[in-house]
Parts: sequence; structure tokens; C-alpha cells
Amino acid sequence: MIFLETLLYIIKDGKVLLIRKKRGLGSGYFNGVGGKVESNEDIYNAAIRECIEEIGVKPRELKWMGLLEFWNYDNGNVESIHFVHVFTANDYEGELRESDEAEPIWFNVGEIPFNSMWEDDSLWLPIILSGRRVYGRFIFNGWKMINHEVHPICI
Ligand code: 8OG
Repeated sequence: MIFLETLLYIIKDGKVLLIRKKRGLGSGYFNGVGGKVESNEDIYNAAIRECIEEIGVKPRELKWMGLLEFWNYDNGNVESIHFVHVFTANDYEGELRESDEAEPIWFNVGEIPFNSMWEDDSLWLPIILSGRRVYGRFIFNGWKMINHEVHPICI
């Protein structure tokens, strides 16, 4: 099964806004806000909707920063493939709030808690935080990363 998803990082005043995910895939990990694109929306509107749903604020001036593919295998069979479009925003409207799904927390850009994040994030998030776009493909077997490639996008 192939899923189309989004991830969004709000970066402001040298800090990046992460969530501590409280349920679903990756719960307990820090991540950007995001989730599945719905049938009636494009990837930008999905990223905005997920941000409002998860932390109560509307991100401003989204910038498309890349595409990540996550191929999840179990015993040699592909279980799910996630195409995740990554965005950044430099501001937001409204007041941050916690939801059932997520607790928003600011981190200094140089102090991202990679030990409490998906294994692949340290390979591509620093590139995005430095303002460059990225393509990555990550192969997981039983939720352990077994292969990866990361390439900067030349635009
Ligand atoms: O709504 P749902 O729980 O399905 O959202 C899953 C989110 O997790 C979605 O935004 C994509 C994201 N995600 C993965 N794998 C990885 C990963 O390895 N790193 C990061 N940062 N996010 C991931 O599915």
C-alpha cells in the first residue's frame, strides 16, 4: 500500500518547532507535524490542515523542501511505502496548543533530539534546516533502517 503524506517544520528565531507524538506511527518520537494527504486536497493544504489539527496554528508561507520515501519491509515483503513531502514555514498564525496527538516543543536548530527521533532524520533534517532541498529513500525492515540514500535537489 502506498501512502502520500506531509511533514512540516516551523523554523523561527533560530528554533525549530517539533512535536512529541502521542499516538500512531512513531509515537514517543519527536517529529515535524504531518500526516496523510486526503483525497480532496493537495499536499500544501494537507500540510496546513495537519498543523492546525495537531498544534492549533496555521503555518505561513510554506516552502516545499523535499521528498522522502520510506519503504517498510517485513520478512522480505513490502508492507507499506510512504511518499512524504517535506515543507518548512517561517511563521504561523494563532496560539500553539497541545492536542491528543501532539505536544509542540521548540528546540534550538543546533540541538535537535535525534536520539529520540526516527533513525533516518539525522541524515536529511540538517540539510533541510540549512535551507537546501533534499530527496531521500529509506528502506526499513521490521522498523530498523537497512539501507538509505540521500541526495540534495538542485533547485
Ligand atoms: O498520521 P500518521 O501517524 O500516519 O503520520 C505519520 C507521519 O510520520 C507522517 O507525517 C510521515 C511520518 N514519518 C514516517 N516515517 C518517518 C521517518 O522515518 N522520519 C520522519 N521524520 N517522519 C516519518 O512515516
